[in-house]
Amino acid sequence: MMTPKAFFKTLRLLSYCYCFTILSCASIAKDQKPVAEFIQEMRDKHRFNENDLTGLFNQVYIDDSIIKKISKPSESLPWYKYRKIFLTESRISAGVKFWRDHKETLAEVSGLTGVPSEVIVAIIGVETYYGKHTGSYRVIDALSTLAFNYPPRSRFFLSELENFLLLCREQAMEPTQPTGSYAGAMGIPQFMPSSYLEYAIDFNKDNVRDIWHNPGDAIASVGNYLAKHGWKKDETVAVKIGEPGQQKLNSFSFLKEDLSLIKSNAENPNISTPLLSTKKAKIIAFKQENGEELWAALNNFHVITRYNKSPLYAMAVYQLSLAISNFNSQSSFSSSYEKDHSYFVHPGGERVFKPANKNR
Ligand SMILES: [Ca+2]
Repeated sequence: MMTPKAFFKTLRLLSYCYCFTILSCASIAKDQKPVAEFIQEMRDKHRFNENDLTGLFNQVYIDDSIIKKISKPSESLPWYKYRKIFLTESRISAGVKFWRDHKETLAEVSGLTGVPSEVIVAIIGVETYYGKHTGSYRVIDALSTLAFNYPPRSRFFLSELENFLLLCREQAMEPTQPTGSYAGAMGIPQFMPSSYLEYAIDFNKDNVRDIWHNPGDAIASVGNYLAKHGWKKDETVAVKIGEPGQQKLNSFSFLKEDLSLIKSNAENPNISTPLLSTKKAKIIAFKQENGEELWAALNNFHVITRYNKSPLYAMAVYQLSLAISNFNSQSSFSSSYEKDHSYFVHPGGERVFKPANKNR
């Protein structure tokens, strides 16, 4: 029997579906009532010209394929499948090339922010394959579709649409020009408009924060984003504490789920990997084909989740960064990050990813 709470949840869901059915018929955004309200708000709040915006939304399209995509993100995959999308040899070697092509910029940004070059490279690698796949949706179509036709997150996307129009005005860009992902993430680092306004950097000092075409601006923007969200220099990201089948998540009852303090190894005999005594960690289980693999996720792991809240995403970035670093430096680790944390490169005595060809 359905509880009253479940009934109202179902009712809400049905009303969302009803909205979708009605709105999905529309193709021009301007014809919708919430669009007119949004235009008025932009006029009152930010002094946009109402006629200009009406003209703009007359060219904006609502795209049903965007709704389908956002309803089925790849983060719903188990870790062992998700990992295979990003930890490929081609993505790793392309990462090494990107690193070498932008070595000076990465070193400078890393010095300024404390974020290791390989982590910045890995984020750009996961987001857009190093700037190759930045998305072909017009940002204005993507944000408008989700703001006006996707009730579960309309508040968030309305705010991003507002920020997008502000950034276009600030950067003197035609709003119909910028392209991005189906969720409106833009350019090489896939920044949402709010992140762009707050964290994008004009690294080459040409007065344009060009995260679409300028790798230096993109690299500096990623470094700045992570630094501003609390990245701690020379600290690692995560430590593997249990192989599949060895321990269950609930055997760590002495740790609370959220950023609990790991006091010492002596008190936590199940944790074999050395953890510094003052570190806070969250224990997270990652689903492998043969069971759960347990990791202690530290502060910098949490910082990566500020880029994308999925733990799978943060783990993919972390492991890709290690693989790129391994591949780049082969047996000698060049950065202090890797020297200081070489044991993290060899969880259980093995590298996270072995280069297939050592002579490469
Ligand atoms: Ca620039």
